[in-house]
Amino acid sequence: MTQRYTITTPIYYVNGAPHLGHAYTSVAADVIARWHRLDGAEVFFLTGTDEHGQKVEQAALSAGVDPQAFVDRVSADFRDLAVAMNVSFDDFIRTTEPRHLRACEALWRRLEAAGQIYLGAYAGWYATRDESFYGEDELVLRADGVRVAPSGAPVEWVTEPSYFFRLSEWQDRLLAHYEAHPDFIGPPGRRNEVLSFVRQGLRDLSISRTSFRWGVPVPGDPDHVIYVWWDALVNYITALGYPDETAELWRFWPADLHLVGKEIIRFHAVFWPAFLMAAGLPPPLRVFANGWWTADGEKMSKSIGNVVDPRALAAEFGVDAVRYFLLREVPFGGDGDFSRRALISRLNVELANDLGNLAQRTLSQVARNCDGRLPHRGPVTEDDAALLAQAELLPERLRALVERQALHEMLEEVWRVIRVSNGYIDRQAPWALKKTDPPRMAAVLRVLADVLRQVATVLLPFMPDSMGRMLDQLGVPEDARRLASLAAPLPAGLPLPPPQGIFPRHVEPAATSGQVPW
Ligand code: ME8
Repeated sequence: MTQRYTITTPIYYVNGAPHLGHAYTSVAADVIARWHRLDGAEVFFLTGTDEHGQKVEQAALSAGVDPQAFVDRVSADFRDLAVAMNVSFDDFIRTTEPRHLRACEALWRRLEAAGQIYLGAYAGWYATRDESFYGEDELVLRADGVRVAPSGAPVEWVTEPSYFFRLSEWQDRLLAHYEAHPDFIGPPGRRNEVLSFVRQGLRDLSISRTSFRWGVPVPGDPDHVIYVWWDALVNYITALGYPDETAELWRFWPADLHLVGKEIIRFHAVFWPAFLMAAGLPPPLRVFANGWWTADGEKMSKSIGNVVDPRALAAEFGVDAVRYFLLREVPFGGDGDFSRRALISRLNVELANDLGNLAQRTLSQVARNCDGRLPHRGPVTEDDAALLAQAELLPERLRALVERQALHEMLEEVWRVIRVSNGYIDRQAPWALKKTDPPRMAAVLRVLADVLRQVATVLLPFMPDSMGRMLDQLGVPEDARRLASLAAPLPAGLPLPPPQGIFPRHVEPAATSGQVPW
């Protein structure tokens, strides 16, 4: 039976232009989606934009544009980012679409019918920048004596009638769920954070506002709009056809993985499963939080002027180098710091040198000395067998790592094999065998070609374009670019196209002065 796999990114706020942080979560989700496709699963990969709320309304206002025109424009820019980063989403949802209004309305009514929503009055601290409410005890004192949200965002005291969700009733069932499903939240540090938050006790959640208009109207009470986070979370089931549970796509629920940034873990691992359980729907299977990127040690911000534009990087270094860097530089789940210097170093050392040269050396010798045809496997020596065994283990090892979103470890495993291969080619010196033992030379090149095929196949999810080109050069047909095809050897004698370098080294224009901008 074909496995199904459902993965989502957060839907991004359209109050500003997309930056490297947004590209990061989307690229990581893309790698996981592509891995599962490579492994034969039927995948549904969802991303999109979160278009309601006061923050978006204010951004439109200050841009002097009607909110719908504003969100249309910024949403298109996020979509363009996903396409530019080669993110293979199956659907791009926008929360201003009619299908989403329908899903929100249906879920709201279902919760209301279940007695989970009531009308009350809200009085508390609201931070528009975070679109979040904070308790008195959560506020922190800024150096200038002003009390602000834990994120540093300004807060305002808000009193208004509001609908509430009975979150307080769900504490025990949430804790029981975390207990019964130890893998529900990752990485472990985030799981502990969520557990202690829920153990402290949950208050009912205010889920409507009356102070602004840009949102989904509360069914039956249009003076209220639905709290943007409630509306946003529903996107995950809207896209699968909710409320039509006979829809073709509904079989993709529950999601296998919601990938999110660490600052929004609470919404996904506490509120969202509570809404779903209260509606009698199954919660997602796992929520994993990635860490935060800073730029040269500082939080990326427009005012500092250090916002990194992923599309500019992709244009300069190639999209695959940027994808590789993002996932290799930082253990996935931890925080990282972006620097151009680090990106160039990984590109030149690991991509151009370790992997690119290995492929180029192997394939150019096949082209020159084997008549451009894939050689036969010769009698396998101990050295050959050791290398081949490591390469053949890659799919299994990586499969175990992707289950815990250890994307950096996946790359480390592959590079271990690449480094062993570089040692092998130096030791075996096929260029010298050319004169002394041509059949052995051919056998060595065949071992290397087979190892490169394994490597390029398991790296396809990370660098789809460049690894696709490498597989072209290795003569691997399109329909054999799957993990399941790796067991079948390519036929000896297969004519290979002339080899071409895949990762050109990057030389800084400023290199003459020894200056790197940052
Ligand atoms: O929170 N480093 O949207 P958002 C790493 N609309 N990841 C980063 C990042 C950085 N510096 N900056 C952003 C929202 N991200 C809500 C989500 S979901 C139902 C609603 C990534 O536009 C990270 O995944 O603020 C983070 O959670 C997300 O972008 C926040 O995007």
